[in-house]
Amino acid sequence: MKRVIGVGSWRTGVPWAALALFGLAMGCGQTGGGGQCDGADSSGMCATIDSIIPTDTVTGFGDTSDVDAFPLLSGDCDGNGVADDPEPFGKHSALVTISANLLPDVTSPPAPEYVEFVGYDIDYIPSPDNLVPAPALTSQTFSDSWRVSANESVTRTLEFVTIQTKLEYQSNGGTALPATYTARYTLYGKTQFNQFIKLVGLATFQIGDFNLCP
Ligand SMILES: [Ca+2]
Ligand SMILES: [Ca+2]
Repeated sequence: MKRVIGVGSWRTGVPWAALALFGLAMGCGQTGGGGQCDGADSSGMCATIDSIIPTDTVTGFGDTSDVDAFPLLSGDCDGNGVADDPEPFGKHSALVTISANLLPDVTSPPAPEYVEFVGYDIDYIPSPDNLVPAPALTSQTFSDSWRVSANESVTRTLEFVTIQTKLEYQSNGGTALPATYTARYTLYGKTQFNQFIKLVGLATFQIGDFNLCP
């Protein structure tokens, strides 16, 4: 007989301790990055951030953790001898992959059929190993809505370092010599049955003056 964990059994009191222990045994049941998950102890669904890949979508340089905060505003960026082309400049994004796997022997229904995310925060933590102390950067909050179905994964393009944050790095004394930060995402969502989901994931990046000329 299949064991079914879902909102029905949750309401009628399937032993919480058993579920929590099961979740811990799976490495689930707590919030965090690095493959940990949330939701397992309340819903039978293990929502996880699988990967965070910084990507320079606006300037077309693809996946990179190098964030350019100092554009060459005029000059000969493409090196053709005619100085009419500034260095490309725009926000840095990240490709964030989230999965929502049901625990073994859990089926949907009665377990939730999806997680709906509603937004996220990003905090920026300067590395203590920077040669020059890096400036504090203001946390950002974004509203965004996307759904991850049970036993599926979704890759979503999220904000990573906006133009506003790049300008803040400049104006607060950030150096052209790249400084290292950790971006900490906190994603907020809820299951189909309104069980709260919070996921935390980390991604390291460098910000300074990178050459984005072709
Ligand atoms: Ca530059
Ligand atoms: Ca040129």
